[in-house]
Amino acid sequence: MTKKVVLATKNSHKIEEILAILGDIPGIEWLTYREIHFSDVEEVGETLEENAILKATAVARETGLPALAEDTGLEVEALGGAPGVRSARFAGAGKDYRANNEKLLRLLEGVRNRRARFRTVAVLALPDGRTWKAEGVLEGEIAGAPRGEHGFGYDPLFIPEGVGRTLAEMSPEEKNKISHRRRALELMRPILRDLATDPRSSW
Ligand code: ITT
Repeated sequence: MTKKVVLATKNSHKIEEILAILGDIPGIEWLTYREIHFSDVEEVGETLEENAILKATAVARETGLPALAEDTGLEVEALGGAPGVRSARFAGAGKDYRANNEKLLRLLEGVRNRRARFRTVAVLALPDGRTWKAEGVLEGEIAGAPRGEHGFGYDPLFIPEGVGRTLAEMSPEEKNKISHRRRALELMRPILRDLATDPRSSW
C-alpha cells in the first residue's frame, strides 16, 4: 500500500524541484495543495528551522497525514546573513523576485565581498507530533547583475562555488543535482523510505 505525504508549500517552483528530487521513492504518493486542501501558515519564526517546523506540523495536524515542509534563505556574508529567514519578503510583502534581486544588488554596490550561501531546512512531521529535520547548504557568491532564465527567486544572482554560471543559467537537472534543496532532501530520503515500508505505521 502506498503512503500519502503532503508537500507543505504553495510555491510551485519548490514543488517542481522537490518532486524532481524525491518523487521516485517507491511507496510514497505525494499530495500537493492541488490535491488536498490545507491553510496558509504564517511564517512568524525567527529562524529557518522554526518556520519549517511551523509549516510541517500545522499541515500534518490539519490533514492528518505526514507533511514535508522546507524553509530556504539566502545568507549574504557582507550583509551579516541577510536576507536569511526574510528572503521571501526582503523588498516588502508580496514575494516579488525582481524587487528582491534589485534590492540585494543595490545593497552590494561597491562591496568586494560577494560570498553567500543558500540554506534549506527541511522538516518531516507526522500527525502525532513527531518531527525529523535536515539541512542543506550551497556555498557561492552574488553576481554583479542577473543572468539566466531558469529557476526562481535569487537564482539569476547566485553563482555556486566552482561552477562559473548562475543557478538560473543551469538547467533544472543541473541545479537539482547540486542545490541546497537537494542536499537537505537527500538526508530525508531514508526517513521517507522507512515511512513507506513500516508496516506498523498507519500513515
Ligand atoms: P513556502 O513557504 O510556501 O514553502 P515561500 O516562497 O514562502 O514558499 P520561503 O519562505 O522558503 O518560501 O522563501 C524563501 C524565498 O527565498 C523564496 O521566496 C525565494 O525568493 C528564495 N528562494 C528559495 N529557494 C530558492 C532557490 O532554490 N533559488 C533561488 N531563490 C530561492
